[in-house]
Amino acid sequence: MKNLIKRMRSTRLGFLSLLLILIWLKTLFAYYVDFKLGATGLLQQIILFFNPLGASAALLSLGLYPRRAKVGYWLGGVIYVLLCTLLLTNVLYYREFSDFMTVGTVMSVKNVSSGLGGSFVNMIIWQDLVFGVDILVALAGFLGYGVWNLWRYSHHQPLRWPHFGLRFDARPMPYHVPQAVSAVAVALFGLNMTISELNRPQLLTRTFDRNYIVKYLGLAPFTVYDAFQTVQNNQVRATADSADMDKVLAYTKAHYAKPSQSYFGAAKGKNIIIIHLESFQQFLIGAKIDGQEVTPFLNSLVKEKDTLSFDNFYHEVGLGKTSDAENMLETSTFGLSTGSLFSSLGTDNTFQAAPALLDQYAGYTSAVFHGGNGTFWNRSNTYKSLGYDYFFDGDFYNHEDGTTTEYGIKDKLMFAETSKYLTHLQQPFYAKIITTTNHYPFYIADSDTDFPDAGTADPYINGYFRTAHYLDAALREFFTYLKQSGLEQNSLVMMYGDHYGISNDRNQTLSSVLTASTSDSTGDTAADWTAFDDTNLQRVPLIFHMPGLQGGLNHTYGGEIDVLPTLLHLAGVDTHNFVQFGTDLLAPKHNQVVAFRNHNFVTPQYTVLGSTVYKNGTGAVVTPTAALQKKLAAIQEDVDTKLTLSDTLATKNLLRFYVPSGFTPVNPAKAAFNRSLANMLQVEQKKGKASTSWFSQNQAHPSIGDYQTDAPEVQSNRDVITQFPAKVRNQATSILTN
Ligand code: GP9
Ligand code: MN
Repeated sequence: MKNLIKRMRSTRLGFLSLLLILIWLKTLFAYYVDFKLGATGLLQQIILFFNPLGASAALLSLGLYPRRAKVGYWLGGVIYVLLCTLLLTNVLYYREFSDFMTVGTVMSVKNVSSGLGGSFVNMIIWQDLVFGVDILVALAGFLGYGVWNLWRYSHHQPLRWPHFGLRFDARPMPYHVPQAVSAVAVALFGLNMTISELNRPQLLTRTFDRNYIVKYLGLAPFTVYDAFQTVQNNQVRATADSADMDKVLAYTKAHYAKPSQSYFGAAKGKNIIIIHLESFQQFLIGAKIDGQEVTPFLNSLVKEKDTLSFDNFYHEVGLGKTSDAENMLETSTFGLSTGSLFSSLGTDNTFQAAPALLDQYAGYTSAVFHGGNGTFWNRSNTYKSLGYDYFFDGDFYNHEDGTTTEYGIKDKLMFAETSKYLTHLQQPFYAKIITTTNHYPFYIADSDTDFPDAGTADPYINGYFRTAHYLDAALREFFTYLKQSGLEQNSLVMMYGDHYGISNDRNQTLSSVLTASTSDSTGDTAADWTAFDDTNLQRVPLIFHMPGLQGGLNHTYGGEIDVLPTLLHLAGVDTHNFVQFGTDLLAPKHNQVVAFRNHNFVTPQYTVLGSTVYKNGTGAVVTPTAALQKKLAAIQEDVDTKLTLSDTLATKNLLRFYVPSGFTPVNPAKAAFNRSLANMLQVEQKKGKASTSWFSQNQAHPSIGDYQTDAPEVQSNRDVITQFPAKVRNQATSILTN
């Protein structure tokens, strides 16, 4: 041991190892004290503990290569200082945004409106000394010796420099030692990558959340990866010219479908409440387990005369899952062929999305509610680009023990707590509520639901029916509140399933429950299950409810890309100038071809998967006649063109070249989401008598006190829904007491 310390103090390799240990310790300090990386389970803890090693060692090993020892020492020192700086700036950034700094956010100042910039230094607190105390001591040492050396120089004495207990080793490195050290470091990093990929497949291709990448791979690799992506994105953007935009415009203009006269403006001036039904498939509606309806509330809602629902509506997501669905619904453009558009382009692309369009053409205030981590799918940045006024993420919800499942607060609590915020939004509002309980691994405790186990061999399928049932019950409670508060009368509620919950490889097991219970299946069993049956199950619900709406069960074929024009037309907003790839589901000339992200498609008659054509209804494979072949080829060509144009629009950021008349491009810097509560209440207070929030108009009623829920957490403590969580309460008190 003594020997080891001696060698560390007296050799170049030892010096660099010392730096490695220091950066490792500092990184671990940041991981456990500053960042919330959410490492769960022993394996993730082990990955987290060791991940700073490989990449830092690989970088510091560069200090071994220079033949001149002095250069090597300096190079190691500079790399070390850079790594510490990267760590500290991220700690500061994270304190403000609960996210890691990206090259995009640093370059585009527009997204860094609050907190950073001039006041960067203000955010330093004493514990941050950890990251720089050694560097400060070294600097002070050199500075002190420098001054002393001036004196020595003038007195013709030899110069002296501080050594901090280390001995400079002037020898060049032995042959191949640098290469060997680098190789070990790179191998260590490779091992780290492999274990991460096993624990969280497609980590880099999908970029769920920057927290994940840092948790698995570390901060420096994340930054390198991010810089690489930014350079790549910018190169693609640089190739754009206005002719590209002309092609897109020519396509969307030619494919525009005029709204139906009876539906256009049917919801004009109404609040729009969007409910994102996580992983919710159409087959759940009407399904029974042990004779019990899985979704009794939705089953009765779709039968009401002012509920309009679709039963041939498909999800069209790719790897970006939830974020792809959100992107299509907010913009009527497709997600990317790989990865998530929100993650890779959401921060700095130009969007003409629902919140901004409804604000500018119809005077809506917009807010989005998600009881989980705000950084997931890069939402906290993308929502700014979409033009949202407010984003209430997990920080705005009470998160006591047991109130969350994997991706956020449990749905019953989510709706109850969201209602308290809704009442303070200026009306008309566009509010999107994202549920999370019905998400893989589909776990819900017996104390939250007594719904029976489906009894298949697959625990996730069994869980799925229980979490879906729980979500249905949460919806019932929320609708009851809407009715009681009177909000129902002036609101259009729209619900959609974002994508499948049960993946294709589980469908054969699922089929036993389906054939027994739902109207949606072709009757195929595990034995004769085909890709057609898989596609059939990609249907998700789309439901509109509003008192006075012309309701019914609509069999029109469509997909997520078609929702925005449908919704805007219901709100009475003309869309013919907008760049949208979908068409209004209610328009007489709506295009009923449903294009999937992998270029497969469904028409009302056929399901075309690659070169195989299936007849809808029976699922039989057909050999097309020449005429049909020609027709399907033309459709395929249109599907390909549409997806390619949408990809070009996104990757080249073409919307920056096109501004629809009457539209002002979104300024993402306007939003400061971590102050959403304060900002919303401030508007209400400033407007005084002119405020249109439900709260201002119904002062006589105690706001949220009446919310009825059987959520066990609320039985013992109603504060969970009536009070703002401690973390943001000061935002309310500072406004209300002013
Ligand atoms: C997380 C939630 C899940 O915030 O939206 O995303 P998904 O895994 O469904 O894409
Ligand atoms: Mn989802």
